[in-house]
Amino acid sequence: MSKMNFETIILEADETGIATLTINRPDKLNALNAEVLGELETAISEVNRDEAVRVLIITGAGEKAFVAGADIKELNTLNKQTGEKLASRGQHIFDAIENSKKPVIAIVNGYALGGGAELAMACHIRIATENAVIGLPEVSLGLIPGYGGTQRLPALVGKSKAMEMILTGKPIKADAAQQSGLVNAVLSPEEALGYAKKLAGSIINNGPLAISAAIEAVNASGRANGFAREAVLFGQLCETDDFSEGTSAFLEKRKAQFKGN
Ligand code: CO8
Repeated sequence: MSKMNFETIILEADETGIATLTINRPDKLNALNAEVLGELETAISEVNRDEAVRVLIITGAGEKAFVAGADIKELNTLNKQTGEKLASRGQHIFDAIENSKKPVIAIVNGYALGGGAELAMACHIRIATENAVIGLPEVSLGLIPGYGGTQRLPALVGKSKAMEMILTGKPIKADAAQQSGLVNAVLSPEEALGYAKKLAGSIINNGPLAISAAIEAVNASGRANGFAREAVLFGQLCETDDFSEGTSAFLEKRKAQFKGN
């Protein structure tokens, strides 16, 4: 994959193994309509399929927004059945991001509201630009977050802060998001991509099998079987060539050459 053709997103990969997915509806502040969701789903599966891609960065087109939420025009016509179905569909796609074998870094470059905040929370690491505004304003629309926000926000910021954000619907700015642990770092819009790529580079230096297993193990934390799953994955990795190479290289004081076997 160097560049794939989509209508509402741009997916491109460089020679270092970093793919960048840009949600591209800037005139609607990158709101998630059915087409964006469908293309997002295809893109995530392509990223996982393509062995040359090691890290995915997700961001929004334009200077104003990451994603300003689910497309309220589409929400407006939902009923009990179609609402539940759409929430389940979005959850399924965001789960695919959270459970991706490749690390996913969000650059939250402006408004990340409702479904936009939920998309950012499904990513593994979040970098905010100084103008980021993050929140779950669904209650202000008579809704609740439906793309996993009620589950992921408490895990990231604690139940108390999550309750405050979800019940008031009031968004927080970048610095407050960093203080509460919702984002990893805050940078200027000019610096954010470079910082994310540097972070991606540090990840790419490591064994790809270990990175995938680490994502799976961390995702299992807080779940009933988290510790057991961690032990199983640890054992599985001990049988890989990468494990032998990584430990041997350390002992031989050289740089490891991981092959993903
Ligand atoms: N959906 C559709 N269109 C949007 C959205 C959105 N979420 N956000 C912005 N837009 C559109 C505007 O309608 C406007 O379009 P147009 O130019 O055609 O009128 C354009 O983007 C620019 O927006 P504004 O003119 O409003 O820009 P401002 O700078 O004045 O305001 C805001 C920026 C504050 C971000 C404002 O646009 C806003 O409040 N947007 C809505 C934010 C919101 O409430 N998001 C949550 C939506 S609900 C949700 O995400 C639920 C997720 C779970 C779904 C579960 C499945 C059922």
